[in-house]
Amino acid sequence: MCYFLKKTFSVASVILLTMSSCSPPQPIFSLEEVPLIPLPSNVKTSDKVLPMDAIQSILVKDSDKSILSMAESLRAFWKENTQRELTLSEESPEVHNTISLEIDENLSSNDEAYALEIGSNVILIKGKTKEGIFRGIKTLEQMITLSQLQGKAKFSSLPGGVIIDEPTYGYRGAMLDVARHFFSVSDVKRYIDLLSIYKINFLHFHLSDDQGWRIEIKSWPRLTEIGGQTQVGGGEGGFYTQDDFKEIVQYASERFITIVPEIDLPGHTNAALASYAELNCNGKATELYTGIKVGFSTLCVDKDITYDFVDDVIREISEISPGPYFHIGGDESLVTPEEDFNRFMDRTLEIVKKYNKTPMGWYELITADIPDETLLQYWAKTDDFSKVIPKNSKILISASSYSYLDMKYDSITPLGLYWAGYVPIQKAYEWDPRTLVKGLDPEQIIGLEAPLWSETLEDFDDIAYMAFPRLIGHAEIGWTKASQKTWEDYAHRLSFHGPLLQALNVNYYPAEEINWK
Ligand code: NGO
Repeated sequence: MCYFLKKTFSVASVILLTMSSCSPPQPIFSLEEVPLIPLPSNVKTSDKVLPMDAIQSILVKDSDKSILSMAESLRAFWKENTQRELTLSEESPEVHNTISLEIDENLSSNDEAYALEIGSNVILIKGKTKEGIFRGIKTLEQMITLSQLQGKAKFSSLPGGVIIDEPTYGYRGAMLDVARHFFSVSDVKRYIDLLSIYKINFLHFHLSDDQGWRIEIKSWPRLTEIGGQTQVGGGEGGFYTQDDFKEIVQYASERFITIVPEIDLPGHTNAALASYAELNCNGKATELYTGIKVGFSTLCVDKDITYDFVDDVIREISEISPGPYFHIGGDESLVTPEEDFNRFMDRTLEIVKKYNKTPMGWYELITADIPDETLLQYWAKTDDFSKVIPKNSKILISASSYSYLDMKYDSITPLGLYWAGYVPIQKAYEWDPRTLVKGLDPEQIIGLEAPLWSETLEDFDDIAYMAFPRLIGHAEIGWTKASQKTWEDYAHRLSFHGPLLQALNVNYYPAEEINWK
């Protein structure tokens, strides 16, 4: 054992010889060279080296249930990646040979801030909050995975030093369209796992559209009995029971990801109009729809039953959605006259307020009388940007020509759409949410979200091909300061994430411009 020999080398030259063969193994990267994504704000390398086998336990100082469960997951990760079993302790007089997880409220004013220090026999992870600790653990795990994949059998140590880190934006989101094609609970969990590696903290669920209604509403059962039974191209569709949805919400919250439910209103509602005749102005149910054209459907804004429906849907979903936002859609209601649209939205916004949620909607909502706290999601192509009148709302940037993960990479991409242009990975990375939209006050922008619309996507491999690697760049835009980012440096770090995605069986797009390791 090296520890034993260290103590004895001054008295026995024979042992000194043996010792030199067991000096700490060199890490694969220095701390500053670990190709982490998102790039942390501050990294300082030290001359220390941590042999992996020096770590024997995880120490949780604040015995909080959720920190303990993070410690359990880290323990499982350690076992899987190093084949070593760590013990879990809640008290220890000395901090060595351990990974210590603790809250440090003085770290920063940012709730997600963390500090990760690697010494010669200890790893200290401090978080401003539990969320900060979680982000720090994800950095450590990414460092281990990247080192292991590059070092293979040679990997047996981590580089010493300190990382001090916090995000630029509080909202770093992804959106999944489960309406055009339905994806199972386990697919969604897999997506959530991948989001959490890259520190994304919101998952917006597009739960209803013309082609499908995907969440059980107990007071309107035909929505899923009829509206959930098909999808684009005529497949069998599907839906989440409320228990499924709760399971997803819980799974996401354990990874500090907030679920944002969206029910798209008053357009994009054919699945509901096919399920209940009374929601149509002419009292006749529509046919189920499996095409991909948009903008032909609308709820009947002058019927009282429409608002009973909206109230029940928002109430039932709000009851099982602990997050702050309820997304009411509002995009492309092309057959709802503007006056009707505004009247409908004014009533719907009141309902959202009644159930204590902050309203969120696509930017077309601005024609209605929106409360200041409304979160508007900007999605248009850049040349439409001037149409947005900002008011006092908070804005989330999802510019289609940069953030839409369903846009093709280039002309030969087999999946996806291209109405907003091709979005190669450099374009998806090289933009700044604060300056992209002319005329917006940067203070209004609370973050960014990358939507993945699923008209052309049928299974998890399709999702993965369009989302990765662009979503990784998107995660870095949300986390890392614009002044610290360059495409060249990012492209270099990204090259190490191909093997990481491959090890997780993620069917990512192997872009030619990256020199994949
Ligand atoms: C648009 C449209 C969606 C499509 C998507 C495809 C928004 C907000 N509404 O984005 O219905 O699925 O484009 O890229």
